[in-house]
Amino acid sequence: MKIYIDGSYYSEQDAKVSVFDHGLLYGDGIFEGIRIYHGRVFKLKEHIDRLFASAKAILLNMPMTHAELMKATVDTCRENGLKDGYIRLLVTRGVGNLGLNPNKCKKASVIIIADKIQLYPKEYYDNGLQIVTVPTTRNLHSALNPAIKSLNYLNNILAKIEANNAGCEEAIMLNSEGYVAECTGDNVFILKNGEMFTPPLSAGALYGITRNTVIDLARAAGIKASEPNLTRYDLFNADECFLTGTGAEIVPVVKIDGRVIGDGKPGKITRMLEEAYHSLTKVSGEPIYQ
Ligand code: PXG
Repeated sequence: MKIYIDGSYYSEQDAKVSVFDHGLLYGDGIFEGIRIYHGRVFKLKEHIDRLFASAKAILLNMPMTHAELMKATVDTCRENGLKDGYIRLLVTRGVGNLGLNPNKCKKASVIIIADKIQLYPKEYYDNGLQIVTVPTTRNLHSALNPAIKSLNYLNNILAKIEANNAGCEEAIMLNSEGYVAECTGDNVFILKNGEMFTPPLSAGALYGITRNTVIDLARAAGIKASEPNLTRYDLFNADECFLTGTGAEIVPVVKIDGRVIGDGKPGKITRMLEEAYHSLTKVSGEPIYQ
């Protein structure tokens, strides 16, 4: 595997960063997780746009333009002969000193890892996930806005540990007001009486690219989709529930905190959206192999 670091490719063994990089010292940086399907990078522009939005929010000076970063992403896939996989693109604040002042970091570093995708077990999609609400609440947007896809994921990791302790793969995270925010690495959706709902960004959800795609797909299918604040009660009494994310795509949820969702099987609209999403990943995206 060849890994891109600041314009050069390195083998896995030689792909290293400085111990003075503030990405390592402080989690000071941002990232994206992107899929490549059938030789096309899916929603590349959307991911690069979100990365730049994260950079803006943390006052990180991007060392490359949108176009250069898109090209570097595509080139890294091509360099690895990767046609189906997962791309991790990260930008760290760069090398500074031991103090936390980012002004001491001269130049941000860009790292692109294009790897095979570790797909979730088929069973999750066939039978649906069982998930739980966890005690760790989502970061306050007035403290560290969850819309920033930063390298500091401890909030999500603590929630993930709590989910794992409960024997679950994913967790519902609430915000400090008790409204549903999202899961540790996925957005959450419900269906009720034929309408679709997902928490608003203000509740602490990431502006998920799969989330956005699914909202578009639902609306194109004539399903009303809105973003109200949701409580656990709303989730428990939903007809259907599913999670969305770049890695997971669309995963049905059949049990939350011991409450059976709907009839306990993946829902009909969830299945329809899964199919619509799959037809999109077969044809959409930026072509990388001519
Ligand atoms: N919420 C959070 C907190 C995320 O990190 C999503 C939602 C889904 O967004 P997209 O744009 O992918 O539809 C994410 C992104 C993992 C992992 O290994 C998952 C993400 C990021 C990093 C690692 O599960 N998902």
